[in-house]
Amino acid sequence: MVDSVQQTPRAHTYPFVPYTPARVPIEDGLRRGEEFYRHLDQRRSVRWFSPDPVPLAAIEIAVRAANTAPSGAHHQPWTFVATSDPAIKSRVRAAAEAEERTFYHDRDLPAWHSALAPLETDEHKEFLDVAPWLVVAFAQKHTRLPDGIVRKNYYVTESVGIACGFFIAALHSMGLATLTHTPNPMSFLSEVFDRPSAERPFILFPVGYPADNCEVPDLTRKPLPEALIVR
Ligand code: IYR
Repeated sequence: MVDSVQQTPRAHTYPFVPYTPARVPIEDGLRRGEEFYRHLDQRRSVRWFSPDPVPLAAIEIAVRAANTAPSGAHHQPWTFVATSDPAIKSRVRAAAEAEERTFYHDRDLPAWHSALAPLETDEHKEFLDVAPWLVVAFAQKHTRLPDGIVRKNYYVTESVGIACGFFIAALHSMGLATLTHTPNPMSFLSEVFDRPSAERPFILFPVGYPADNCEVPDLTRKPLPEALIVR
């Protein structure tokens, strides 16, 4: 056991500012948390998109939300690259489908292929043309600062993963759908989007509204006792 008295911050060398959000009474907190969970529970990964346009403002809001993620040493080691250019989208589709043809037909991965069977995915990635936006999250192993100094980043995968989670949640809050698409390998995205070698493509997100006749696999979430163990 440690002392159960409120902690007091110590004197600082670097700038600190007060962080004193109004205390939310726990009844309100639980109600809000429950609503937030129910909202997130409505989210599904979508592979059938409407071509209806989505304003750039929605992508900007989602990336602002991603940008609030915690990150190793606060280095924020991500770049989101967005395009609605049909020519670029179809280049991405062609390259992704070439990778996926190999994945589905030329690689001996029986366990992986059978794990994917319930999703009924295949090498056809029409959504890469149809969704009004493609957004690629890139993970920065190093970041070149404006003064030219190259800074190493820490916990890059964790940091960018959390940022992508915020991005997905923000899109969902706007009624938009996406998919965490990861054609394998994804290095073609660095060429298409002309990104530096210290950045690796992390997730390719088609973004838009679900098609009117969209369907998703009939999946359920794992029960809480499998996700949470209290000791
Ligand atoms: N990249 C392929 C295969 C694929 C892999 C996983 I893991 C998925 O959850 C879904 C698909 C594709 O996109 O079809």
